[in-house]
Amino acid sequence: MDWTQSVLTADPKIVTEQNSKLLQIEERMQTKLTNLENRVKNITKEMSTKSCPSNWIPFGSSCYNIRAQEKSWYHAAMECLQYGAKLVEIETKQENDFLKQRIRIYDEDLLKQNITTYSEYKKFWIGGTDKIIEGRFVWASTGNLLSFTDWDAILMEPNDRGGNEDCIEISSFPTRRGIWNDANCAAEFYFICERSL
Ligand SMILES: [Ca+2]
Ligand SMILES: [Ca+2]
Repeated sequence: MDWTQSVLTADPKIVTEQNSKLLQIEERMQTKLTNLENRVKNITKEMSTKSCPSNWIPFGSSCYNIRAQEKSWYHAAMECLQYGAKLVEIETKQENDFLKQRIRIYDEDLLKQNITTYSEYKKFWIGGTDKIIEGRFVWASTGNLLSFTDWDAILMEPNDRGGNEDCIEISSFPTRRGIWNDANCAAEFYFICERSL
């Protein structure tokens, strides 16, 4: 019996049964597909609603807020805590480069005028300190040793000048932009807070 014959002689009852089984399978698959589509929709919605608070800049898995108020390192750290954040802790070159770019904005006028006086430029506290053990710089929120650093090599930082420099700042000075220096924790600088996304 060839194929044509088998179709022609097929028992209509069996054909109907098979059709209804196929319909059931299709229905089940359709339900599963709809469920899956809804799950994807929900996940996409969740991901897109996860964003930084207003005035915070997103980068990687963190949000940053550059505070244009001069405060000591301690007061800066306290203020960041109030926002559910910490003084920024820089773990990668990418994060460091991003911040170098962002702090530039605060000295745009000086840059336009080609001013080369280092002290004129803004400085920004970040979350590193060696207050507990001299020479052993850690991130304040974890106590972890710095895994990435960008110390000013030319000025041989960190130099603990006057035996009194235990907190890390970065400056927007053109040739030293974003390069790290240990400074006196009591000095009042702008600062950068970081919180997770
Ligand atoms: Ca960080
Ligand atoms: Ca120093």
